[in-house]
Amino acid sequence: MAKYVRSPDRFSQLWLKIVARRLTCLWPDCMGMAMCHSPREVQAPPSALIHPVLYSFRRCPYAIRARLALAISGMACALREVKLSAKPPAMLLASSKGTVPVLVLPDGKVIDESLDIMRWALGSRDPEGWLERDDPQLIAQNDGPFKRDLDRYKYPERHGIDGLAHRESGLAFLWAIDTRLATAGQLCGPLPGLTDAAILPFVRQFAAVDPNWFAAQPLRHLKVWLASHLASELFHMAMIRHALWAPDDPPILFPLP
Ligand SMILES: N[C@@H](CCC(=O)N[C@@H](CS)C(=O)NCC(=O)O)C(=O)O
Repeated sequence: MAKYVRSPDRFSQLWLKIVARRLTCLWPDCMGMAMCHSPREVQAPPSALIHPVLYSFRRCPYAIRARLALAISGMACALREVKLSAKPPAMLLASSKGTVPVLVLPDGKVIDESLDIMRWALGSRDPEGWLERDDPQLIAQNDGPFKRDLDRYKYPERHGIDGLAHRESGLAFLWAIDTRLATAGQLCGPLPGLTDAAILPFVRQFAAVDPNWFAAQPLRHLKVWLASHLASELFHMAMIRHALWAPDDPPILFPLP
């Protein structure tokens, strides 16, 4: 009899375990965001969930400059690679202007201008003193007239204009940079800083439109400067390829710990 009684007990214990497991799997979905932990979220290191989120696009010069500053500062964030033709709703919800980069801080604050992201990262942590080498005027020239020339040189058909005229005026900016670099090797003295990181992704793009033409220009100092930055570990770190982000993905920490 004892044997007979114990047997159904064991059976019902097993059955209860199975039901409990099923409920554990279903509960989070039933109980909304606050209780919801997908298996992937549970796997992620807890620290990744409290980092800022960076919406980024690998080739975008604005996003590159933001990643350079985040990388040198070591301010880790969860990087979300986006496709510009299919921006994720979560990014547009954070910043409706629809440009990258966008940084969403853990307290919900949104920074959606690349220079502001750079200054936020370096203001939080600046181990190489990049903020001491900030030239807002030169950066404004880069972001204004030079970027305009770059766009028109690169995509003359989009603008219905003569691209080569814009290559010429862009070249004037490159010469101004070359002259500055002749003094001490970097844009604000002998050490790289915020100004170098803010401008070099745009110079890189300008050089890449027609590499043979660029190679033929006697921009001696600028070429050394550009080549050394592009070969740096920091730049490589900023240019690591990431798969497109999807909402269920585990966080990708940038810079790598
Ligand atoms: N002023 C912005 C400009 C950012 C920007 O224009 N990013 C481009 C990509 S390089 C973008 O997101 N364009 C929107 C689009 O192509 O849909 C910044 O500094 O962050």
